[in-house]
Amino acid sequence: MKRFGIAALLILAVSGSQAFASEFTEKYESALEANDMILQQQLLEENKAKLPDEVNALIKEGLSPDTPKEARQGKFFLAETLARAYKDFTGDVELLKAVKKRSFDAQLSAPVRPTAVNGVHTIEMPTATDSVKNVFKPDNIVIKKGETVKWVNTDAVAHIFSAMPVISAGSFSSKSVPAGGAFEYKFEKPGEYFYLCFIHHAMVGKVTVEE
Ligand SMILES: [Cu+2]
Repeated sequence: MKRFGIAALLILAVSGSQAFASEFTEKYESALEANDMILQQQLLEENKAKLPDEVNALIKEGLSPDTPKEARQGKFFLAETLARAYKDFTGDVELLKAVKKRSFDAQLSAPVRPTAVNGVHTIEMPTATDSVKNVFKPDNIVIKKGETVKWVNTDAVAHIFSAMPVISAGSFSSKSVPAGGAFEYKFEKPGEYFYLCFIHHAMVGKVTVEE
């Protein structure tokens, strides 16, 4: 079952990548499809030094509007596999973190820069409709250091969300925000904060804090 899932992702990665795929990526994908672990390892070792460039190219493709939506997940899957291997070879985790951050970005709307009202930005968790439910609105905002974000739950159900550790610049945790409730957090430290709802895992958001 798991193997089928990986195979499906790979087909997606390959189908969307003809235009860009490097020789290494093509060989590596074939080895993955053939489930040839020895060849996979050999290719990774031989191309150790190239892995950051390969990963960055896959991230670029994953985020590109020219990449069909169905193919994006495959790009990030492959990027993560290579970045994990790079971490095992070198001990450097930054590449893997970059994959996770940009793969998160791929789930979000384009960033917006709202004006704070008395230092506070409001993000709504709106009432579910037939087409849209369990979302943060807006889901991707850029704010200034020292500003506060207030999440207001106008939905009929509770949401619980937290910043994702390791890839976020700091941590916050809303606990349970019931229908009609709110949670606020003042961002003192610049950087990217990626967060998601524990109940609805596709309910994701990001706050970028600038100096
Ligand atoms: Cu939720």
